[in-house]
Amino acid sequence: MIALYHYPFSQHARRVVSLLEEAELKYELKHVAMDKSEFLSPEYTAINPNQQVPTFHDGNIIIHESNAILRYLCFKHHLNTWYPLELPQRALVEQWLDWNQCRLSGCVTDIVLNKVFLGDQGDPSAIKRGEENLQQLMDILSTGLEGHSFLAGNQATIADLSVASNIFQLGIAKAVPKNQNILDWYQRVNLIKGFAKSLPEHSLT
Ligand SMILES: N[C@@H](CCC(=O)N[C@@H](CS)C(=O)NCC(=O)O)C(=O)O
Repeated sequence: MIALYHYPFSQHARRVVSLLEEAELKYELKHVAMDKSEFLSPEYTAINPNQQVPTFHDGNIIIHESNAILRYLCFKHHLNTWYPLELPQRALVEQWLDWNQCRLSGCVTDIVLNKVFLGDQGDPSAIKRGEENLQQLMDILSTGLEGHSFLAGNQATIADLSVASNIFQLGIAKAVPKNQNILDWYQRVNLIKGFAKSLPEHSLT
């Protein structure tokens, strides 16, 4: 049985839920109360030494790093539509998965963590840095979407699930991008049932 240590406001955890749902795999969600700092507890640190969500268990296999979990699931369950075998598409999927982690993720964290989740403790200089970087990143994403419906062509892949989880996160901080290509693409991703199912049931109060 698959178990996923999860928090509904974690974009990294939600992208895994999107794929589990799309692949119709059975899984159990183990709630990590990040709002109560449960991710820092000794019990959770023993599960994931990074003190981060998600962590994924499949029998004896334990994985942290959300995109690695997506790749694992695709390989194990032959989800070749989500993770295409053809080299040109595969190259684009890899590019956007890594871009999401290496370029976009830090910017989203700067903005959303500091503006929303940390409240009065948020660091204004991190928000400023994030907001300064965001438009350049959104222009890169928008250019990448030029001429096709999804990031690696006309079929949604794990790259779309991964990047779109960060675009939802920006919405929490009311920092939704304005680029039309991105808005149109994000609407298409929202029509993917697994993505819609992964979204938090309640908004933050
Ligand atoms: N690279 C990791 C990042 C995971 C991550 O940053 N998770 C956030 C929640 S969305 C977290 O646990 N943050 C707590 C922290 O980093 O202290 C992944 O892709 O799984």
